[in-house]
Amino acid sequence: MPPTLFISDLHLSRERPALVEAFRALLAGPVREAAALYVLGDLFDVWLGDDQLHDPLAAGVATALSASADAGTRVYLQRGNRDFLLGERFARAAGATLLPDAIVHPLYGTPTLLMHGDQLCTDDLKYQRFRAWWADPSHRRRFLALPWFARRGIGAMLRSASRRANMGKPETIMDVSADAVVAAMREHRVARMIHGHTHRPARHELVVDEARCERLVLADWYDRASYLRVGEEGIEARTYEGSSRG
Ligand SMILES: [Mn+2]
Repeated sequence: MPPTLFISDLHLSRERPALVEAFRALLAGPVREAAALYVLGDLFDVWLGDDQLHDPLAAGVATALSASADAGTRVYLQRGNRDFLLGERFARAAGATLLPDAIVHPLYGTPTLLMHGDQLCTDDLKYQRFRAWWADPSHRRRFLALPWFARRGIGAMLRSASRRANMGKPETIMDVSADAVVAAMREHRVARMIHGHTHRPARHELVVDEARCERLVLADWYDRASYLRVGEEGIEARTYEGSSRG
C-alpha cells in the first residue's frame, strides 16, 4: 500500500522562493507516489482570506496541489495559526479537503489524531486568548469583509506584535503543555497523534491511562524541506532535496 505523507509549517512566502520550489518538487516527486498528503497547518506564512488567490504564489501553490490531487493523491488541509483564514474556496482550487482543527483519521489501522498543535500550547495564555477571539465566526466575517489593503495592514501589525511577544516568552511556554497532550489523547481516544507548530520535530513516547502512546512532531521548513512518511512498514521523518533546488 502506498505511504501517506505529512507536512506542516512551510510558511511559504515570496521572501523564500527556494522553499516554494522545494514544495513543487516534493509534489512532483514523493507526493505522486503517496496515497495521501496531509498539510497540518501553516502552509502559508500568512493568509488574509481566500481572495489571496489573486497572488501568483498562492494561485501557483493551489494549482500544484490540485495537480497532485488529479494524479490520484488525496490532499487534506488543516489550518495553522498563520493561515487560519484558509477557506473552502482555496481548498477547492487546491483539489483538497479542508479538515477541522482536530480530527482522527485511521492510518494503516491506527486511529491517529491530527492537528496543527497550537491548541496544545495552553500555557501561552496570551496566544490562547488571540485564538479564542478568532474562533468566533462573527469576528472572522468582520475581518474578511474589510478591503484587501486593510487586511494586509492588520496582518502585518499582528505578525510584528506576535514576533515581539514571542521574543519575551520563555521556551517552555512556546511548547505544548504535557497536560494538554494527555487531555487531547483522552478526548479523542487515540494512542497516536501527529502535529506541527512547535518546530521541534521529534517522536515522543508517553503513557496515558496505562496505554503506550506516541506523539509525532513535524519539522518546519525554515532550513530544509521535510516530511513525515507513514506507511504499513512504519514511520520515518525525511528531508527532501528537490532536484530543482540547487
Ligand atoms: Mn504554527
